[in-house]
Amino acid sequence: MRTNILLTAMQHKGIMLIVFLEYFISGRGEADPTRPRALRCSGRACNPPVGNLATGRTPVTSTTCGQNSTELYCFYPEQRLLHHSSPGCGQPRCTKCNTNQPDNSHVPADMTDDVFANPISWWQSAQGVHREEIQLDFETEFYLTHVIAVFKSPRPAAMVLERSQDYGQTWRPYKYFSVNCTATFGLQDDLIEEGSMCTSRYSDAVPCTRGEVIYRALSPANKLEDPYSPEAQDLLKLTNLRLLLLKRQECPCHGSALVEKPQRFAHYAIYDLIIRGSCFCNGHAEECELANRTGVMENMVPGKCVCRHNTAGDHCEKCAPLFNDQPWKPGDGKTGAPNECRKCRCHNHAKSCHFDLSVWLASGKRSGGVCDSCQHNTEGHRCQRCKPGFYRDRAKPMSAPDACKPCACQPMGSANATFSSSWRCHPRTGFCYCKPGVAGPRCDRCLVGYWGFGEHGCRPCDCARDCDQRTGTCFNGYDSEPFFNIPIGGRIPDLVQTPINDSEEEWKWNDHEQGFSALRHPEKCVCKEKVLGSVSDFCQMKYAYVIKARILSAHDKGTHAEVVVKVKKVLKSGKVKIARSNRSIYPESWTNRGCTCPILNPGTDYLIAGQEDSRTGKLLVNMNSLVKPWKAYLGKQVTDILRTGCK
Ligand SMILES: [Ca+2]
Repeated sequence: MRTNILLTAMQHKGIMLIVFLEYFISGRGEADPTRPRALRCSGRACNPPVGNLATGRTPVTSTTCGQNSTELYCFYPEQRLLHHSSPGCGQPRCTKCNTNQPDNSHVPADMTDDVFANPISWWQSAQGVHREEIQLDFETEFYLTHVIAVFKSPRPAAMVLERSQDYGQTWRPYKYFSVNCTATFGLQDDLIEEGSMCTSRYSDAVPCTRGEVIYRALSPANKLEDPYSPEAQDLLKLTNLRLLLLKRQECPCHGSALVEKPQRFAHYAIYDLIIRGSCFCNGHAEECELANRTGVMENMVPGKCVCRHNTAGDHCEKCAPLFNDQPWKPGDGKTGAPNECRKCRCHNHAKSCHFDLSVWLASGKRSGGVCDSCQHNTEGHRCQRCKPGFYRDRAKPMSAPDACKPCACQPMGSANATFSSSWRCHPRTGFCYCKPGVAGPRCDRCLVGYWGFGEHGCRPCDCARDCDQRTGTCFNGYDSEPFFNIPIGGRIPDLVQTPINDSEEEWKWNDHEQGFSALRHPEKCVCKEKVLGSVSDFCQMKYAYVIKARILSAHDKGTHAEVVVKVKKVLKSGKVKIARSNRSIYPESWTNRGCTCPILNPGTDYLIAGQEDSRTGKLLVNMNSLVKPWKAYLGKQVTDILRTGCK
């Protein structure tokens, strides 16, 4: 019988209201019943279901009936009171309460138990109190849709519903309730002024039992287009809720049948406190789970969002660690836009990234992610290059964990003046940066024509060609010295043929070491060149050949360089026959920058005086060669020297 009455009452107001409001908060976009639940977040803003936030959470009250000892109290049975037309309230009933006796206890948890399973359980205050507080603390932030309190006692003549968004430190009112708003709170009654903070709708003493108090967070007066907007959050988000019951009132029939002491009726009692709402997920989740709670209760609304759209946090209030390429945004409840978080490109070398406003603005608001703690010896906003001291293994994709190999540089032969940090090598080739006169990918030996490997690099040989690398003694003949056709510095990277990987467009050398070849960019090479000094200096070099030649082209051959020239004049030749035709000459010396020395610019005529390798028939060019842009007077000068001077 009582269940039926309750259901009738609930259906009358509460349930209709619940259906209406939950439809509203769920967003119009979810009205599509054919859309499977699991797909609701796919490509659109979504939200978790609404439930009773009070379920499984116990309110705290100032007092409870029979807390310290048994109390006697009286009340009017409710059946008669439902019929407003029937006169009188009937005979009061009196009984006792004691929190230690299960049958007579009316503790705060009785307000939030199952409305349908326990329709007549209630909390009751101590006798005689006027001011009473009922507070419900949540372990995290929730979104409120509405509050329903079903009183057993007459409703208070004055009451305030408040919420806190900072775990109880500060409170703000949702609504004031009073039989006389202006007299009690100095506020206009919303029956007169729509949208006012105060209402007289729920403060009548009648009905003397099962009177409801209802608060709707989203009333027509404060309609919100986007439930995740800052305005909506300010209104709907809460961590604590409390009801301040400020003024008790008697059932008006009380005086007519006074047979008991009035104070036995002087208490507050509430059957049900229903707090509808959902966990708060910024439009990025459709499910929630329990956060930091052990006592799992059925039907309890959990507070931790199961985030989608690459978001994270209890409320999906931030992007997941590796998804901070754009600023975080809530889902848009109005347009349905999911506003997903975008993944940072970290080439598999970082577990997280952060959003950087300056990077974002510099990219024209396209990408602002900066990878955190690049692993695998990488660095850069996207972990897109090797750290100093490492070089890129071209055989591996940049995303490989071993894409960056440590530089293997000979410490004595390597230059560190330009790099303050550790020993470094060319980030693309692994070639080390050598001290003057030093060569080899690892800077572990002297250039051809240099000797005395040590702290200051190598010194030039004081002879026409090469000398003993340890003693500096000049080599006289060529028999003991095979042609050294492995270029000093090893293979020069052919950058034109190097495929440019999209993920590496940010390769930058902070030291301007552009990995160029002097064959293509001679202007970037610095070579110490021979000058045409005195006649005896020239003669002492015992050049095997002297020619005028135009440089036609230059080629990286991988293991060596070859320069094709057109011989225009032969001023002197040795054992190797030189005709006035096209032929190759072979630069022997390569700097650590990949430059050939001396510099030979294609298209230019040069006077070239150098040594030959009579066994292989190669004309050699090295640091001891005389290479000068051709001038007529220079040709004449050298011809004269050759004719008369060198005897
Ligand atoms: Ca109850």
